Amino acid sequence: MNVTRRRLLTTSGSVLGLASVSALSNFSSTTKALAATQGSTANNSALPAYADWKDANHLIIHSANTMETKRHAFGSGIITPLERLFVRNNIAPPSEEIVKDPDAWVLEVSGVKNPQSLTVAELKTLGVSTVAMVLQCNGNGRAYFPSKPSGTQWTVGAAGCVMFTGVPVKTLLEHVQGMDEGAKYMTGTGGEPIPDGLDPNTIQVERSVPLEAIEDALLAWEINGKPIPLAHGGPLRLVVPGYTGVNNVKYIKRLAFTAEQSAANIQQSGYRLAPMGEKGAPTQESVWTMPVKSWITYPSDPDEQVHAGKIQIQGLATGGTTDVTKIEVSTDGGESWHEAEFIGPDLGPYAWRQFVLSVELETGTYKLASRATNKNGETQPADRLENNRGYLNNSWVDHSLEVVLV
Ligand SMILES: Nc1nc2c(c(=O)[nH]1)N[C@H]1C(S)=C(S)[C@@H](COP(=O)(O)O)O[C@H]1N2
Ligand SMILES: [Mo]
Repeated sequence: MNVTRRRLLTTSGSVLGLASVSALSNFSSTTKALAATQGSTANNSALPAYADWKDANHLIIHSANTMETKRHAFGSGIITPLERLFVRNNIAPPSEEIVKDPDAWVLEVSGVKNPQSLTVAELKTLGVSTVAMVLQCNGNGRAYFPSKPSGTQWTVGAAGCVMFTGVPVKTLLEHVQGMDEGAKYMTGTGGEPIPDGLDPNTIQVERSVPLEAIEDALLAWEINGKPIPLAHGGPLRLVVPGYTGVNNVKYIKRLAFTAEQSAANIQQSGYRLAPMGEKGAPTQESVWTMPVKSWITYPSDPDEQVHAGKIQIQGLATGGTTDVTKIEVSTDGGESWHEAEFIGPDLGPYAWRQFVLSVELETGTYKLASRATNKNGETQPADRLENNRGYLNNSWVDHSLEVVLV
């Protein structure tokens, strides 16, 4: 990183001087990822073919199947533009062919009174609804865990707020005359082809969520007003507002109402809140709902010179499964807090809200932090919940950043 060229210095990690070693190692992994994308400013050659329409300048490209939005690239809007929205595929996506004729895609519905297969064209005749929601990877914020859990080193950008349109799962359930007796979970199966001879449970993206998740779930064919592109799970995607990324099954080919959770590894041992040093197991809590969380987005661009004086500190806050009701901002690493203002439209309990704190700041170094509270009275904690794979990081300390005003 060219420090002399960068006027606004930003660092990630602890701002309190606690765990300063981890803050330094977080910083180096973040800057490495940034450096890796710098060569892609003139073209999008660093992007995989299925996502070559993305805006590489505003993404940290971790791999062909993992890209996140840069912190400053959230801008001041509420809806994340598709070109900047993060991408996460656990395995290679299916062929682009499947989105050529989206209406022809077939969904099998089972574990219901009247099991059947429906095309997307048929689903479109049953009902339509829209939800604004935060889509966020379970591992967003993993890069800030001092324990360096394995997996993509996401910072803040494995999240976006998007509009999904599709048929409510409840409406589909009426059409199929209800679920079978004894059903306890809604299980969605991803449409990635499984190589011959391989036990599907080893790689199949198949996730089960508790029945209460049905309430606001959709089978979606549109995102931000466009047919869902392959990268985001088109032609058809299950969306479960309030639930972490993995529960929103892309290229969904089967929706089942089941007495048991999926036998796939991704359900049984993946995405579990395992104690440190322990492998994931069915006895541990499954990663389902998202916690209250916020982060500062402006100022955060390392290449932008921000002058002392009057500035508008901005950020994003989500209540997780319910409305975010309060947001506080600190410029001194959490020693003092100021209530900030929510701005822009309130798009419902599953969307995030933009916030701003208008301040006068002199030349110098500031430790910016934000702390959200939701309708249930839950406040973003200082400490992350330690777990072996680095899921659900909502620590305000970890998401704070240092900025230098000139
Ligand atoms: N079929 C399928 N669905 C999937 C995945 C996948 O690999 N295959 N990845 C999940 C994970 S871990 C996340 S975080 C989100 C990412 O959604 P996005 O790529 O649209 O941002 O999709 C989820 N749904
Ligand atoms: Mo994820």
